[in-house]
Amino acid sequence: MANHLSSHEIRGRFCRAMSEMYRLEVPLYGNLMELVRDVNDSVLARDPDLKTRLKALGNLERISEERHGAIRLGKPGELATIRQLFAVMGMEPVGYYDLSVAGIPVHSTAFRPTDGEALKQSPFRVFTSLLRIDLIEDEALRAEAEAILARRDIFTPGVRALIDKHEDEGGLNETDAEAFIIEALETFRWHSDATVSEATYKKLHDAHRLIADVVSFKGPHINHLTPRTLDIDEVQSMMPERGITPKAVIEGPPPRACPILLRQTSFKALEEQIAFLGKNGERVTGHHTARFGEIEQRGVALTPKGRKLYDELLDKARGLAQPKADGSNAADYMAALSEVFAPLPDDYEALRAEGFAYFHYFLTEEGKAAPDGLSNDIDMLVARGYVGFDPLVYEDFLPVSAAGIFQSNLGDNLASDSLAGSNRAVFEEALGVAVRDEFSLYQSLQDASIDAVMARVASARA
Ligand code: OOG
Ligand code: NI
Repeated sequence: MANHLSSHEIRGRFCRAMSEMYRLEVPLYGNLMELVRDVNDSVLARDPDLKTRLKALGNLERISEERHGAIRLGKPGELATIRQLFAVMGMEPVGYYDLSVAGIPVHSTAFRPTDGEALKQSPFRVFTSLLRIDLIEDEALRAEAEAILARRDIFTPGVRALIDKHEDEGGLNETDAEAFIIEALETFRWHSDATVSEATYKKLHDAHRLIADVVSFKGPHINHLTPRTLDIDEVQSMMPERGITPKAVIEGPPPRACPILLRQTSFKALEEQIAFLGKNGERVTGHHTARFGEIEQRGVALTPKGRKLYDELLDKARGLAQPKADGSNAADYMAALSEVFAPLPDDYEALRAEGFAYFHYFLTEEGKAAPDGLSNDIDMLVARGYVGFDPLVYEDFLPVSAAGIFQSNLGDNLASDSLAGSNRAVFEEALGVAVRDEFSLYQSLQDASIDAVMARVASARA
């Protein structure tokens, strides 16, 4: 047999290799990882219930390994190939995010593992954006950007060959997988040599800072890696004493006893030295800011009903106090957020009973011991204590939060006027497939857990 490595194994190894590369590139990321580890250890020590729950879900080991990254691509063909590259690691495009509504000329998806076992093994995700080149208004500049991008290939010949081999043979063996990781990493590496002159960079930068970041370099350098913390408020408050300056407010829902969705905060992008292309091929020193650090805290995934309420409440809070980049109204904004979110119950049983969130169901010890009188109504089984439930972790991203993260690392004074409307069909055409629907993925995880409970109930009755 071919002795193929599992996609989980390749993904886990790639994630560790990427983390190591980024730590060497951006040492502050290493400090942030240490801080997150320290806080996570102390949260688990003071909250044994949380520890037990994470363990029961098989999620304890994944916490310190867990992270997401982000890249920004320039042309449709790059998106098509990156999809094949991520497929080697069992990562599929989930969700469509239109950032143009926040004045950012990209649209995005998240490549991530989708089934329960894969998520347990290694939940690595990459938020992947594609430049909306159609949103460059100046025709000459748009043509120039297209010509610059047309000249680059962000993939090594080696990785292309291994992607093909994976497609032909249905997997990669140890040697090929190791080679794949080394070759694939090249696409994500930082290159301080710009491929453009200072004058061109300036024009691109004036059109939008993000356009300069995407177009001026050899590849889509990973722009941040985000470890998962169990207490984001604590990490945020400890960042300054570790020499890290956080953005003004934490994106997403307010702090809660039962966390929902995703809360995120980042540290500002670093100013880095780069070299522009001079007139006679010489190098001209310049600067570029793009790479930063971020942390996230993940909570329970919400159903469409829960998500609708979340979106409404967030809108309402932002209507009361729009968070300012300089942080001057951070306290007002956080207060508005906490107040406005009161209608969303902060209690897992209520979130479950009202159909706001997704859960993993399991037979309790009482349920296993009491085969008689079990009904096949899940709510009844829960009410009798025969079946328990644990929150399913939200594995995706939030467009308003993502816009806040983009804005803080692109420079806070960016205009946020809405650009032309969303263009999902164009994105999916470039990708080569339709993105998967996040809600149906959570629904299937929940359904599978209910089916497993019902199968046990049925066999106990028989
Ligand atoms: C991506 C920003 C969005 C998140 O976690 O929401 C993001 C980027 O800056 O390229 O990473
Ligand atoms: Ni991020």
